Amino acid sequence: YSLENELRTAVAQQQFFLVFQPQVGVQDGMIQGAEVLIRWRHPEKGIVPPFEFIPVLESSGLIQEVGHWLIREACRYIRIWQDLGLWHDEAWLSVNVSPNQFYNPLFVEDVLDALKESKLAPTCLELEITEGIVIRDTENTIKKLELLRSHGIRVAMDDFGTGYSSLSYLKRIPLDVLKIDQSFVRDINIDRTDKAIVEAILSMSKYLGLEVVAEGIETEEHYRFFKGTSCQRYQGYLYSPPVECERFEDMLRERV
Ligand code: G
Ligand code: G
Ligand code: G
Ligand code: MN
Ligand code: NA
Repeated sequence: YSLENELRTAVAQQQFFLVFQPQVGVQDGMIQGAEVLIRWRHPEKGIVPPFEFIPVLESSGLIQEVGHWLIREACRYIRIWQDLGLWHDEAWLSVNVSPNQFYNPLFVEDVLDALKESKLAPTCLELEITEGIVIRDTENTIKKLELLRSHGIRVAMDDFGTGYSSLSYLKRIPLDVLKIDQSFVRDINIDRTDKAIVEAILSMSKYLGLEVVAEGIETEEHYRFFKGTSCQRYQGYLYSPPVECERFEDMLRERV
């Protein structure tokens, strides 16, 4: 069996599931939303992490089908949590989008359909794109993002600062959120360069009107650094790793 064949079976037999990592308000400590991350429950190997199979989903084209399912699954959960009274209108799920998924001409329509099927406002979804998407076809990216945002869907730049692109695209790409990559956060309290980079991102974001999410907050020291800044939200093991839906639901219950 090649990995690709195994993934075809995984799609057919629905071996994928979602986990959720809370995004927390830096100032109030409240859950504001969550990032959705995919997992593969392999019948023999157990849980397979995404870096082992996302690239194969991408190269084989299977990402179209899995991406279609994933956005619907995310919307299905929001609908359930709204009906349970655990989810307010301003909360969202943040979904990672890979390049071949984004460049499908039917992508925007597909996302809007998923929202409609679950009777959700477009503000319930945030899409995480990467610099890799932007550089592949900048003009096309801008058009698609403008369309998504005109409907109220929020757009976040994931892993910000790790890609190839220059800062100049920030002026042109329609965005709502920058996610500071965890590689800049890890040593924030000891590495003066990382600290300077993060401070530059924060001050630039203020002028560009972008929200900032800090990723990879693992320690109290990390948290204390961001508490003293304009950073609005954080994600990281300090608050919670990505968790399965039952556990995430418990966290939402504690909040209410
Ligand atoms: O104080 P309490 O444990 O209720 O804080 C709940 C949330 O408030 C935390 O999960 C965090 O998001 C935020 N918070 C406020 N102050 C601190 C702090 O000093 N450390 C951490 N880890 N979180 C804090
Ligand atoms: O969840 P974890 O830290 O193992 O994720 C590792 C990588 O896999 C991250 O870069 C993350 O963006 C990516 N990833 C996780 N879930 C998804 C998904 O649903 N779609 C895409 N395109 N990437 C994902
Ligand atoms: O690349 P992306 O940001 O989409 O992926 C986020 C990944 O980072 C998730 O797969 C998650 O497992 C991982 N992650 C989340 N919080 C932490 C953290 O505090 N520390 C580390 N090392 N990884 C984290
Ligand atoms: Mn992400
Ligand atoms: Na990231």
